Amino acid sequence: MSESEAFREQSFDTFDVVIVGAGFAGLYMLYRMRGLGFSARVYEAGSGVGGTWYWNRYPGARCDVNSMEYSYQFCEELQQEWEWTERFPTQPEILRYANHVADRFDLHRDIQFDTRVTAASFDDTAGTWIIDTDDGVQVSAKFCITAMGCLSEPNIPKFEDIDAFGGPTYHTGRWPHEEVDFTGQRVAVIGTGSSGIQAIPVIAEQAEHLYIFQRTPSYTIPARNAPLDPKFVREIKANYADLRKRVRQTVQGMLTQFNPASALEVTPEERQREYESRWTLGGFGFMAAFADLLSDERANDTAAEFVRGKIRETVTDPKVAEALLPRNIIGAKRLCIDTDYHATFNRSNVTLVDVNDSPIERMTRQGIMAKGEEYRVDSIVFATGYDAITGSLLKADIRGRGGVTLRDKWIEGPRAYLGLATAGFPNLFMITGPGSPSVLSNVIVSIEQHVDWISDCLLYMRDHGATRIEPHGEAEDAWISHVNELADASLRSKVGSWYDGANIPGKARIFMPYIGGLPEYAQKCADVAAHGYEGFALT
Ligand code: N01
Repeated sequence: MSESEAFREQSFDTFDVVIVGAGFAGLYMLYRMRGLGFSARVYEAGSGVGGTWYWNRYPGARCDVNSMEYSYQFCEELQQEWEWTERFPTQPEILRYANHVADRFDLHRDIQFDTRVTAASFDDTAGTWIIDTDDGVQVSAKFCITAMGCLSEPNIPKFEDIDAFGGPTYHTGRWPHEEVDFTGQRVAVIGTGSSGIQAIPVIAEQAEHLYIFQRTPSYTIPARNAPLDPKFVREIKANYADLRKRVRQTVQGMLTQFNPASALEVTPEERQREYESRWTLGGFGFMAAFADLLSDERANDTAAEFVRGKIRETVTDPKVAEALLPRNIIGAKRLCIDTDYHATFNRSNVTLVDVNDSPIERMTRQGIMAKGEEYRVDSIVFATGYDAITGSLLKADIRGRGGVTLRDKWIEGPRAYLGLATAGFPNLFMITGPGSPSVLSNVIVSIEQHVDWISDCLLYMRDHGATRIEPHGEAEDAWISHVNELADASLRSKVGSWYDGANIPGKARIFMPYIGGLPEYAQKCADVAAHGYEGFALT
C-alpha cells in the first residue's frame, strides 16, 4: 500500500487534534500533543517541513534575528547539539534545522505532506471539526489548530496584462526548488521590502542587468553578518536557560541594548555617537537606541535622518541616492536588515526605476511598461510581499457555529481573543493569530508561548471533563479595543503597511498585531489560564 493510500485508509479517523501547517509552529504543536497523549495529524501543503523556510528559497534569504535566539528552547539537548554557523542564519541552514527537529523527534510520521486544508467546519451537534483537504480526504477532530504562518499567502499585485509576459516569473515566497540561474539575463525585481532588499544584492552579482522597481524606499540597517565565534557560542551554551529567560523578558523576544533615554534629551553629538555605534553593530538593535523612537515623531526623525545620511554617503549618484531616501517614520513599516543593499546601486549593471509617482503601467510580452518606457527583461521577480496574518486563514473555508464563515466574521478586520481564538468558532486555536505579538516579535519565542498555552489549556480541559472552549464576545471585544488602543499610541500605526492590511487593495484596515510586547502579553495569557480560562466559555 502506498503512503498516500495508507493515509486515505485512515482518512475517516477522528483525531483529538488536527494541526494545519508543518512550520515551526506546527512541528512544536505536534510534539506537545504527542507528549500529552493526544492523537494528532498535521496537514502541510508543501512537500517538507519548515513553513516560511521551506517556501522562501530566494537568493540571499536569511533570518534577521540572531541564530542563537532564533531557535526552539523547549529541549536542552536540542539547543546544545545544534550548531549554528553564522550570526544570521541562511535559509538552507534554518531548513536543515527544521528537518533535524522533525527527524530527532520522529515527527514526520504524523504529517501528511502535499496536502492543503481547504475547509474546516464545526459540527455543533457532534462538537467536532470536519476538515477537508485538497486530495479529497475528510477527517474529524475535536480541536483544530492553525499553524499557517503570518507571512505565507503571497501577494502578486494585479498588474495589467500580467499574463502577457513571456519569460519566467518568480515570487520570493514561492521560489523554485531547482537553482535559478540569472547569469547573462536582464532581470526585474519589483518590491523593495525585506525580501527584495535581501535578494537584490545577490541577483545583481549574477544578472547581466538588474532593474529594480521601487515604489516606497525602505529603511534598512546593515546586518554585519559574520561567522559565529565558537567562544561566544560556548558561553551561551554553558547557560542557555539564562539567555532564553532574558530574551523572554524583552518586548520583542530578542536581546538588544535598550537605552531608556529620550533622543531629544541628549546633545546632537551624543545622539550621533549612539546611532553610529548601533549602525556599526548592525541589526534590529538600532531602534533600541532611544526609548522614544516609536512614540515621538521628532525623536523618530533624528534616527530617520541618520539613516538617510548613510544612504547619501553610500550611493554615489546623488539623483539615485535622493530617490532611495525613505521619508516616512522609521520602524513603522518592518525595519529591513541588509548586506550591501545601497552599495548595489553603484554597480553599472543596476538601474533604479522609481515608480513612486507613476505606477507600473502594465506587463508586456518582453517586460514591464513604466513611466512611458518598456523595460525589456528575461525574468521578473515579485518581491511584493504577502496578504499578511489573515491571508492564509481566510484562504481556507473555515466555518464555525451555525455555518458562519470566518471570512464573514472578519469582514471588517480580524477579531480574536488574545489572538488565540475567536468567538463563534469553538475548539479552534490559532498560533500567532491576529491580536498576538506574532510578527512584532522573534516569532519562535511567540510560537512556543502560544503552543505551551494551548497545550496547557487542552490538558486542563481533559482534566476537568470539558469538551468545548470558546471566547466570550465581550472578552474578545475588550481585547481588540486594548490592541487598538496600544497601536494608536504608537507611531507604527501611522504608516500603512502589511501590519494593517494597507498593502492589499480592499483589505480591511486594522492594525493586527499586539504591540504591547511579549512579557505583558504572556502575563495576560497566564492570568487568563490561572483564573480558569477567564473570558472563555468552557463546557
Ligand atoms: O514584503 P513587503 P516582503 N507596485 O510587503 C512593493 C518578513 N521577512 O516580502 O512599500 C510596485 O515588506 C512594496 O511597495 P510599497 C518581514 O517581516 C522576513 O519584502 O507597498 N511595488 C514593497 O516595497 C517582512 O516585513 C525576513 O510601496 C509594489 C514590496 O513590494 C515581511 O516578510 C526576510 C506593488 C513588498 O514588501 C514581508 O517582506 C524577508 C506594486 N503594485 C521577509 N505592490 C527575515 O529575515 C507591492 N509593492 C526573517
